[in-house]
Amino acid sequence: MWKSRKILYKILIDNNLLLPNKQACLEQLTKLGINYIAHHHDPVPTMDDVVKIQVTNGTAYVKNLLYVDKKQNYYLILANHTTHVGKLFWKTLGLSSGNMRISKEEQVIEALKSSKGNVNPFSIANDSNNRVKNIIIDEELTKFQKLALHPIENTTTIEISLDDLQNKFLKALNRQYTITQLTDASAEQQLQQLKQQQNDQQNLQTLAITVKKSDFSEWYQQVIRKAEMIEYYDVSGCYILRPWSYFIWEQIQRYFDDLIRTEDVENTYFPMFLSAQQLNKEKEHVEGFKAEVAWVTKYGESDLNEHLAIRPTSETIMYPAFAKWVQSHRDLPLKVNQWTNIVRWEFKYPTPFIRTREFLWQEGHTAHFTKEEAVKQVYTILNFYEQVYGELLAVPVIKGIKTESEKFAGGDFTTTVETIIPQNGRGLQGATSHHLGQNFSKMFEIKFEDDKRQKAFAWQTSWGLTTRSIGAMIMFHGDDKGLVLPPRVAKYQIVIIPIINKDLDEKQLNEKCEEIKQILIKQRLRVHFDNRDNYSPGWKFNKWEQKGVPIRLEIGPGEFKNNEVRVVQRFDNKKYQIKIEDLNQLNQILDNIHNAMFEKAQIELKQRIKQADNWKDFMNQLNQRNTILTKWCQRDECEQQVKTKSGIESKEKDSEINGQVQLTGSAKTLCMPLKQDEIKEGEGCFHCGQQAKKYVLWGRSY
Ligand code: 87F
Repeated sequence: MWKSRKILYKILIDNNLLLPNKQACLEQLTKLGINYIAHHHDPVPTMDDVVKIQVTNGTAYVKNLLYVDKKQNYYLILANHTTHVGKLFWKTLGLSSGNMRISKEEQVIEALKSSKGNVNPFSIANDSNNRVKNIIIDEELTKFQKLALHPIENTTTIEISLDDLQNKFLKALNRQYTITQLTDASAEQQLQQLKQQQNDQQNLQTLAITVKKSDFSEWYQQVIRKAEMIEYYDVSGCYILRPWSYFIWEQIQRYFDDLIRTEDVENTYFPMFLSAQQLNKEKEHVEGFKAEVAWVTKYGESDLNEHLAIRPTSETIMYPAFAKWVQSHRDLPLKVNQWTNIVRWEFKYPTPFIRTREFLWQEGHTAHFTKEEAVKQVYTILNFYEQVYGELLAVPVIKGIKTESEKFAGGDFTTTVETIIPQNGRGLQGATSHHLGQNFSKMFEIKFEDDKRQKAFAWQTSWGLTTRSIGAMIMFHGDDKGLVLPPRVAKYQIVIIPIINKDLDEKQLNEKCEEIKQILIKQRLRVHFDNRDNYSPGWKFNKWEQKGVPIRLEIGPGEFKNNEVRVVQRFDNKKYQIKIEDLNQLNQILDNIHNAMFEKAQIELKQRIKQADNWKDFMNQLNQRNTILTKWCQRDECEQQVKTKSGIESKEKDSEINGQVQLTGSAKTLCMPLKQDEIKEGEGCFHCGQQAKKYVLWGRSY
């Protein structure tokens, strides 16, 4: 085999089949009778860049992954860009996923002689040593008419058919390929179902979370399922919110609705579909987000004449109506809010609550007479967001302003509440409140006659808070035993568990528990009496601990006799007795728990913010999973340099999880905190040394 390869290689050389560059590649395709459409562009190093290239409808963007095993055998995978490349398919090819790694750039260059380390199927022609053992083609790709691929260099994209790639190109090279399903979906689901069944059977043994919080991402996955917050779903990036988590969202809704009512904001509902024409009305702001918009293209078996986008946000849905409603300055301020779902078809790895393709949010939109009013509105809402996080979820946030490059492109400035996840030091944007200036009102003609009968454009704001907030809360407060719920959002704040004993009449005990429950309900507490007789008290303790209920009341023979209850606090495991007549203390106790949780979280957040005056300290802190507050010149160029450099120097090697390429390790700006010390003349930027203007917080982020 090896020999015949060598001979083949000689034939390749003799026939000029090695493909050193794109020109050679395209010539070769023509020679082989392969038709293609070519698009020339700047280099597109990442999939995010690739999908911005406009290709013909029915053409798949292909992600090319070169894997290498321990014996330096290579495997080229061609996958549809939306495919989650799983692990199980390796087994069906008789290979072990455990041995497979994504190849490094040097390896790509070495194996495929691809000039820029760019992976593509054409460079197989350069694999003269036959290092690539198999070419694995995603079954999904067979559903497309054409594939978008780079001919050796990533400054050109060509569209060719899979058939031509297989039967002309790979055939000419005498190369094997395998078409297979790459996602684990069905196999994984079956496995999961099986596991769940086993779980149900061995309920007690498998109840506990099997890892510590320090194994953070596995811990998170287990907590959200075992606490019955999330159920997995068939569509990637979409999850079921179970009542235990949806209740939290309802609490957030109630609380925030009460707050915005004080600002005379009215709730409304706008449709979820919009036409392409509508979406493109405000080009500038949509441009960067286009790739994430999901479309409805069919009804039944027929194609829709006009494709409909599913709302990724509602500016272009609402503002044409605003233009109709605003005629005179007396129609202002106009303030609306809606609670809806949103769809953004993201390709970064999804995490329940934190990054999902469909999520729930509120979006508020206001129009004002003066700029000052609008600015004031922006900050009032920002304070409300801080309150939602602090008062309800016991999560501390940092209020700040986004830098020019991180702000919402459609607006004048973006304010934000940011938090930092203590376990990994990643920044997490909690909510945003934008000052839109007159950008949208000019575009959508939201204008009115002012008090001097002059035409003027409205000043606008928009602001949003999503179900991501629930994810932040789980991450902050959960512990090795599971979820820990802040009392104000817990569906049950208190659970009553009877401890049956042979010395005690069961009926009497249950009546006592019921009586206590009624006392607590009168105090407007949310309380549950767990009177199931098919589970032991120990099992119930574990279950409710895992679900994070703030307080458990135990009533056994001792408590019954002494007319008291045993209180066990979930947050700090404190245990003490309370007389039944003192049960009215519980409201205060729950408040104290909230405050203690918030204080602890504040300390943890602060520990994740370090200062740095130079690059070395900056990178050092970053690699210790911290965010870094630095003096900064506020120049875009400097910001981009920090991002790039920190990515390259990044030490964190968690770049591959579940076979998916993860976020790079680069740091970006989270915000310029509102609260900041003054910077004096002559004080320099930590990175470039030029006059510093602001303190800015940098970090890796979600
Ligand atoms: C995704 C696709 C299309 C974010 C998008 O922050 C458009 C967009 O406009 C888009 N992702 N955005 C920015 C949203 C701005 C703004 N909208 C109202 C908010 C809060 C609520």
